Formats: sequence, structure tokens, C-alpha cells
Amino acid sequence: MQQIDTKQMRSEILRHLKYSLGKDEQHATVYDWRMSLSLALRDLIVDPWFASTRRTYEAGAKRVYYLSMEFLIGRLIEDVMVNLRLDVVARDAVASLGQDYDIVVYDEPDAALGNGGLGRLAACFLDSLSTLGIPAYGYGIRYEHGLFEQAFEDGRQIEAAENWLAQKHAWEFERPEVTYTIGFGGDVQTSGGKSKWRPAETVNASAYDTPVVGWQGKWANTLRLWAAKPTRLFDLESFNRGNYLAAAEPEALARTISRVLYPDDTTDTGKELRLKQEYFFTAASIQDLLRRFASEGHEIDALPNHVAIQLNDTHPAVAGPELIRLLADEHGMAIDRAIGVARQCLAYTNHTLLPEALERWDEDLFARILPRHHGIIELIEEAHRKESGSTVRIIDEGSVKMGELAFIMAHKVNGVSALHSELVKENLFTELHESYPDRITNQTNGITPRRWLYSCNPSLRGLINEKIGTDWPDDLEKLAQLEAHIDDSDFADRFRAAKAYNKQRVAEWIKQRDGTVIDPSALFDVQIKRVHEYKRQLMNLLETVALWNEIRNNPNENWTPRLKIFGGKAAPGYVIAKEIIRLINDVAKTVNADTTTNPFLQVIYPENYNVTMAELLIPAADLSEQISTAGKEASGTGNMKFALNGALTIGTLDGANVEIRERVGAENFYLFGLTADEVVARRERKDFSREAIASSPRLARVLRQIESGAFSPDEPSRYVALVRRLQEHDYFLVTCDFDDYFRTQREIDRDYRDSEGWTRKAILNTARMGWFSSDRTISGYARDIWNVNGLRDG
Ligand code: NBG
Repeated sequence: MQQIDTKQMRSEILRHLKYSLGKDEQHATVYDWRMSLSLALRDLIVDPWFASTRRTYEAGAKRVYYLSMEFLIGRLIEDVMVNLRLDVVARDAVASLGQDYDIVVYDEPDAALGNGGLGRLAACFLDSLSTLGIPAYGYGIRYEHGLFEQAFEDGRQIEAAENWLAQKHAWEFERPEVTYTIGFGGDVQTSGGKSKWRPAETVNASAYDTPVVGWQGKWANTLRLWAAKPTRLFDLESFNRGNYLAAAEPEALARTISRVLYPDDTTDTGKELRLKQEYFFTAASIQDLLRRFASEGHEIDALPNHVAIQLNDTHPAVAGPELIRLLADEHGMAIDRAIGVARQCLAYTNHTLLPEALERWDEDLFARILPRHHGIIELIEEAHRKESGSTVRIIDEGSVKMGELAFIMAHKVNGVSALHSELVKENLFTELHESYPDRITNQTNGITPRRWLYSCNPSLRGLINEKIGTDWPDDLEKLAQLEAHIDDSDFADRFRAAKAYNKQRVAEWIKQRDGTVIDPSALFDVQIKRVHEYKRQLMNLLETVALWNEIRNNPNENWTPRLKIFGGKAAPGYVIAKEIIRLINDVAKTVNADTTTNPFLQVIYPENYNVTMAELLIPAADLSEQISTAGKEASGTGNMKFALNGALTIGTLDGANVEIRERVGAENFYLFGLTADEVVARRERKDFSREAIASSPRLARVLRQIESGAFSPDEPSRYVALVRRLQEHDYFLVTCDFDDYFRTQREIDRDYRDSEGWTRKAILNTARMGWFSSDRTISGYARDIWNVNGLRDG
């Protein structure tokens, strides 16, 4: 790795300030300093990046192509600094220039090219692929506006366009020469047994590359994002006639494709746009990888020896038909062979069992936008029927089912936790699993320890380094060595002090945001994730109200002070989730204003939760809320981040909670609630929620309060419908798990007061979470699915 000292770093920053930003020191703004620092760091990745590419070509190595609609990469300055081991040097260099390091680093926008776990997982995977030296490309869309920015107005979620590209993106390299033309619509001409698609409409996909450097700068891969550009830039004829809007139309229409992540697809035009987005980035990626393959001079049949394509969920599932189209229509391969070759290249990860999240396209829409692919899917179906005798259809009752397409076109299908993978076999792809019993495998998710411990938790990092040395960030199971210090009271004190420091940081941040003063010694109880009914933020809130009631009844009891922290966005069209957000804010307002209870209970909900906020809150958490209805959370990765940073979990037996509990030990995990099987059985019972409410006076009281407007005095009926839903269609079994959840929370109150006992559990969580490194996950994919090796140390 290139070594550079503070003086050199300083002069590199100044050089960029002058020659890249065109500013002198006297007039430089925070933006100028931040860009100069970023560019100075970026320079240092270029050599390892080139070297990695050269090694890959020399070794004739197989490459992994990770196709994902989302890459939730967050900020990159610290990430790069940490991976290059330049955190100290850069900090000193910035300080020596008279700048406040934190202000400079926090100026970087949080790249919101994703919305939740799936996108963040993709970002962790890129980090691990580079750390392990596996030749790989991430392929996605360069959304001009990523996910929306969330604000609260009278407690309601308001969405505004996110503008991360308003300023130049320091890390990317524009590649105007890497441009592919992507077609839509039109018809298919068949003659002499050969088919040719003639699209009616075209846009260009233009590449932007961001190098992704691994631990210690030994290897760097590429994140290649596609921007949509018009094939015909500008209609000069209209312009000259004075029709300026019409002149700009082709450009505006083309750019729409890479404008936003998850366009509202409740309308027909929204659906069409989304399908086009998926085909757009998938087709560009497949063309790009075929071009690279061809440049190496291999026979086309050898494709699977050189190319592994991972479909991150069904969004890029059209990769199957697209690859077949190119092999058959462009390279003249027979269809059946093309199907075989494509399948050997492709693998598919499923991330959810929720039926509404499994994509289906209206067949007419699909056939109109992608007529050739529609035809190819019929051929895939026929081949599948012949080969397996299975009656499972891809095109069924007027829709194209992307889950079935992805499954049938993949040589491996994986779930993301042990429980989830079993449920995928049993409930999701039951028949297909019978036909192909070896196809489904499990790869339990993981998280990168570089970002999610080393970089976000400097106080704990320092302590760990001191106790077990510094080679744990790429060998996380080494954390197990911390267990040897479990009876060392000095170590425990310092572990506690590290947590206290992180909590203090959060207290200051909250104060700065809106003036709220919180008690940094309270138990920090944190639920941060997308707002969704199955994740049951509502149950957490009902428990909050019940606790508030309890404290009001007995204000002189020895309560454990608690700070409830919520964070998360709801999908713009998800009305119920937005109602839950509003209720949290309404409850927070009432509860926080109660001077009898607020020494013991406060609720905060900072707006616009994102990766950066997670990096601040996770190291400060005492308690991690992982309380989904069992059987609904595929894995979770937030659960891993918290436990790694020494928070204890209150959780159901769902997703990766099951494996976390096995590893950290049942006595260091607060389990409650129905199991996945019990959930299914309970739903069968008539009136299960009324029964649950009737048997819990505590819950009944809370519901009465909410229903009667105790938290919405300006509009008492605001939550009548919400309460009615819980009584009548409590699909996610909030009412059934409530009592057990409340009881477990009180057990936590008691345990937290025994500060030594609590710290012991927290240390054991950190020490035993090593297995959840995404390096372990990626090694699993490399071995079981991709058949590739790392080249880093070779
Ligand atoms: C999410 C699951 C999480 C899981 C992540 C990453 C989708 C569709 N699924 O449980 O809900 O941790 O994927 O695998 O975003």
C-alpha cells in the first residue's frame, strides 16, 4: 500500500484545492475543502485499482457481477480513509490546514442509492469483495435523486426530492466512451428460424465508475452505475421554431429513467417506468460484461467459467432472457443451449417472503415494452416443462412472475438466513424446490466490520485494539479473544465508558438538532429501520404508552430511565406506515411534555434516517429492537450491527435473530413472542386479536387512549381506524405478542440496573458476533455459488 504522511497529505489537499477546485486557501469553503480531501484520497486508490484489474486479466480470473437496483453506500470519505489506514494522517492534515475535520467530513452527502437492508447489504458486499480480493463489479443505476428526504410536518411524513448530485460527486469517474444503446417496445422479426428485435424507442446507458477499495488498500473493484441519456440529444428543428419545451423533450424523457429510486408505481406510467429502469440497467450490465468477456478472446461456451452474475432480488431477473437473447440472436447459439449457458452464469438471492414484494408484471405491459423477452420467456417455460415435468408457470393468469423466472434461470437460489432459506423452500418455491432439490442454499447475511465497528465506533475500536491487537477488522472471529477478559473489571469499566461516550455524542447531536435535552445515562432503546407493519414499530409504541401509564400510576417507584429512539422512512404510498409515523410523533409530544414521567421516559424520532444516522446511533444503543412478526423478516442486518457494537437484543425468533441468539448465547438475548409456526396457527383462530386484547387490561387501556384521542386532542378521531384494524385484522399479531413483549421489557429494566451484569452480556455480544462479518458471507457465496477465488494475497 502506498504510504503517505501528514505533510504529503496536506500538500495533496492543497494541490487539489488549487488545481481541481480553482480556489485559494483564503476563499475556500467547506465544500472546497471536502472535495479536495476526497480527491486527494481518491488519487490513492487509483494505483491499487489498476493493479487489481491487471491481476485479474493476467490470471484470466472469473469475475463476479453483482446486479442490484440499490447500493446504499452512504458517505465515503471515512470509509476510504479507514480502508487505506489514513484516518490519523488525514485528520491531522485537515487540522493543520486550520479546518474542523468533523465539519469537513460531515459535509459529504449520504449517497441514498437505496432504501433499506437490501441496498445496504449490497454495499457491505462490495466492501467484502474488495477486502477478499475477488474480482467483481457492482452494477446499478446512478439515480439523480436517490430515495426521498424525509421531514415531519405536524408529525406527518413529508417527502422532498433528495439532491445528492446537486454538487459534484467526488468519487466517480465519468466514462462517456462506455455507452450502450438500450431499446424498448417495437416488434420482433422472424425469418429463417432467426429472430430479431427492432425496438421502437432507445436510450443510452452511460457508465460512471466508483472505485471500491478493500481493507488496507490491497484490492479495489468497481461500482459501475448507469445514467440514462438521450440517443438524440436535442431537437434543433423544434428549437429553431421557438418550441423550446418540445426541443428539450427527448432529453427529459430519457433522463426520467435514472431520475429516482422506486418511482411511485401505483399508476400505470409508474409501473412502466419501473420496468424500464430494471431492463435499462440489466441490459447495459449484460452488454458490458459480454464486451469484457469478448475482449479476452474466449469461446462463447466458456462464459460460465469467466462470469458469475448474482441477481440481488428479482429486480434484475430479466438478465436471464436478455442473456439468452444476446447469445441466440446475436451470437447464433441454439436457444436450448443458450438457456443452459445463461443458467450456469446466473444465481438469484431472495430477500423477502412478503407476497406483495415479489414482482409480477402485467403481461400486456411486459410484452409491449420487451416483446422479444416475452417470447424468450415462453421458450424458457417450455424448456423448463420438458426438463423437469413441473407445471410451474412463469407467465400465469396474465402476469409475468419474476420470482419464478429468476428461480428457473438460476443455477443457485439463496435465502439470507437459515430460517428464511427453509421458509423459501417450504412456502415460497415449494414445487420448484421439489423439482430442483439442490438449487436452494442459504447464505446468512453479514455486515462489514470496517464501517460498522472500526469506523463508526472509535472508542470501542481503541479498546479492542489494545486488548487483542489490530488484525481483527478482516478476521472478525478474532473478537472471540475478548472473552478472555470477561472477568477483568478494568476492561468492563472501559467497555462501559466507551458506550457512555457514544451516548454522550448522541445527546449532543440531539440537542444541536432541535434543542431537546435528554438524559445520556438513560437506557437507549433503539428501533431504526424502514417503517413497515411487519417490523412492528407500532408494538414498540404501544409498549411505550403502557409504560408511560405505569409510571404515572406509580411515579415514586424505582423506574429505569429510558430513551426510546425511533428512526425510519415509510414508502410514500404506504398509508398505514405513515399513520404509524404520525402516531409515534403524537405520542412523543404528549409523553415528553409530561414532567412527572419525563425523568424516566422520553421518545425521540429524528427525521430522515440514513446510513450516517445509523453510524451515530448504533454505537450508542443499549437495546436493539428486532421485533418483527416471526417468519416475516428475511434476515435483518441492523440486528447484527447493534449486537456487534455491544447492544443487547430484544427480539423474536425471526430471520438472523435466530442465529445471533445461538451464537451470543440465549442468556445474553431477550427473546419473546410467538414462533413462525405459532404465528401461522394463531391466525387460524377466530377473533384472535379481540381475545388477546380482552385478556390484557394493560393493552386494552392503551388502545382506548389512542382511540379516544388522548394523543391527538386536536383531532380525537385520528386513530380510530388504526385501533379498529388492530381489533379486527391484526395480521402481524401485535396484540398477541404484546404482553410477552411488555414483560420482557420490564425484565430488561431490572437487568439494566445491574450495570456489571449488563456490561458482561454486552461484552459477550461483541465478542461472539465475529461470524456475522460480510467477509464470511461473501466467502460462502464464492465457494457455494460463484466458484471463484480471492486474488488478494496470491
Ligand atoms: C430485505 C429484508 C431484510 C434483509 C435484507 C437484506 C428487501 C426486499 N428485503 O430482512 O427485509 O436483511 O433484505 O437481505 O429489502
